[in-house]
Order: sequence, then structure tokens, then C-alpha cells
Amino acid sequence: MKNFISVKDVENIDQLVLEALIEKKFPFANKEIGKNKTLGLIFLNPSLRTRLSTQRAAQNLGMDVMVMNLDKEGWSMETKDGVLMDGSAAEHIKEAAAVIGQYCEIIGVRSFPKLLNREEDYSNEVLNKFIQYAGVPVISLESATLHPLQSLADLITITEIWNSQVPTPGSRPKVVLTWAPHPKILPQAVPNSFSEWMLRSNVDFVITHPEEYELDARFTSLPSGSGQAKIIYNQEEAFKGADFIYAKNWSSYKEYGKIISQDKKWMITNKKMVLTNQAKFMHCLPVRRNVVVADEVLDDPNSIVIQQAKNRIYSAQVVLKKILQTLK
Ligand code: AN0
Ligand code: CP
Repeated sequence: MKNFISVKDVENIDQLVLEALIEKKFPFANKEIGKNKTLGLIFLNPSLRTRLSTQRAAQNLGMDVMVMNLDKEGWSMETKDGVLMDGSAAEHIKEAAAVIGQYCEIIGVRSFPKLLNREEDYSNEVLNKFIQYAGVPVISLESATLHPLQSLADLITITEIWNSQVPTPGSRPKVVLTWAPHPKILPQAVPNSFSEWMLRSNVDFVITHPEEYELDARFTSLPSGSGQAKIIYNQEEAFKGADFIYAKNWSSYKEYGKIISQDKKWMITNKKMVLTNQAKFMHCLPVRRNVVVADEVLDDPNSIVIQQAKNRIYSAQVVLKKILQTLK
């Protein structure tokens, strides 16, 4: 593995999940592989889980870690090419990325979308320029469009729970991604990414959201028309028989960056969870209680959000291990 930007960087997803579960069982078995190697974690946006779990994963592999909140602690950064830099930006991403690449063997970058211009956000300029200029492997810590470390942790969690339940041989879980209300304008990265990963996994995948909240079809269907997510606008209908409910708010992709609905009826409550097959409740966190999901659901034993967050360590650990294996 050279970079880890999307599911497309993974050769064999099932194998990666199995290896992650082995890392979970024996977290210090590869303590030598990261010796004298440094991971740089560059944040342009806030984080709790991504920052700490990736740091912990690197430590488990014997790596050193440097963290920088580049938006607050670095020089104001220009990203466009060929500009006259006589404004507020003191440094160009071309030098910034190249310099960080001198100090680190692997770089992680978090860069959210601005949610003002769809084409600009979906071009993932910051992440792509890091890949172009850093000269070392780059891991996405959530880009403008995708959050692959989260989706891998989600798949690890679904796999370990499903396998522990001894289901009927050959059966596969019904996984439902549901939109939920939120007062702020949020990215589509988590749902885009979750959809990409689910479409390539052995699950029955359904997305439910109010009309006009369709995600970019590049993420909800497989290339060459070989499969696509089932989209159902009726949330209660979608919940029927679900084994996993994954809640997340996102702003509109069609009317880019707009909040079209704040419909409180879409909040996840016990009344809706009883329609499912005693589904486990998932959310990437951070989550707003009693806005996205009711306390009663989040505090129920069927909520697996903490296990999901723990598995962020092993998704990062298996990805770092794979990249370290390719370094001299
Ligand atoms: C971010 C998002 O929706 O992409 C990060 C989630 C991991 N969430 C918020 O900004 C609340
Ligand atoms: N789920 C997730 O990525 O959380 P943070 O934004 O806190 O890193």
C-alpha cells in the first residue's frame, strides 16, 4: 500500500479486516516494524478520535509521532499554483508538504471541505497536493470527500459483531445508513466513504434519507454498473429487519452545502429501533444527543459507538503496518 486515500487503495478488503482483527488481538506483535520511523499527523480541522487513535496505533507499531494543528500553529498556507503571494498566506503548500516529508516517513492529513463550491471541494486540493509534494506515503485523516480510516473501523466492527453472533451460514447482515438531523452544515465524507466500503463488502446495503439528500453517485454505486446502494426515502421502511443502523447527518450534495431539512422526525429513537432485527446502533462520533439520536438509543446496550471508536486504533494500525512493510 502506497497511500491510503480511499477503498481503492486496498487490494483485498476482507484480508485487511482479518489482519486488523489480528492486530487487535496482538497489538504489540509488530513493535519492531516502526522503529526509527516517524508519523506526522497534520490537522487543518478539529479531531479527538482520529488524532488519538492514529497516534496510539503508531505507538503500538513502535513509531514516533509528531502532531501539528497546521491551521492554528503553522504559517497561513497558499494552495493555488501561480499566485502572487502578497496577501495573508506566508507559505505555499508546495514547500510546506515537501518540508514535512523530510521529517516523516508517513504523513496523515485531515482537510475538511469548505462546503461552498462543490467542484473545488471534490477536487481534494490539499490532500492531493500533499501526495504530490510530500515525497512520502500519505494517509487521509478525513478529506473533503472521504474518511477511509473511519469506514475501515466501521467494517471491522460490523465483521467482529456479525461473526460473534453465529448467524445462519451464508447469511449477510442488513446494514442501513440513515441521514439524521443536525443544526450545522456537515460534510458528505463519512457517508460517501461508508457507502464505498459497504458496496465492496458482503452486506445488504441500504441508504435512507429525505429526498434531495442523494450522495454523489460515484460513491453509492460500483464502477461499470456492477452494483449500487438501495436508496429508500421512507426511514421506517428502510429500518425493517436491519442488523446495523448507522446514523449520520450530511448536508446536501445536489444543492451543495445546504441544509434542506431539519426534520426532527428523522432522529433515531427506540420507537424506530424496534422496527429492526434488534439492530446495533453505530455512529462515527462526535454525536449530538437528542438531535441526531435519542439518549435511550445511545445509552442502550445495542449501541456500539464506543467499540467502533476503539476499532479506529486497529484500522489505523493495519494501514500503517501495510505502508511500513513497503518502506525500506
Ligand atoms: C465531521 C463530519 O461530519 O465530517 C467529522 C466526523 C468524523 N463532524 C462534525 O463536524 C460534527
Ligand atoms: N470519528 C472521527 O473521525 O472523530 P474525530 O473527528 O474526533 O477525529
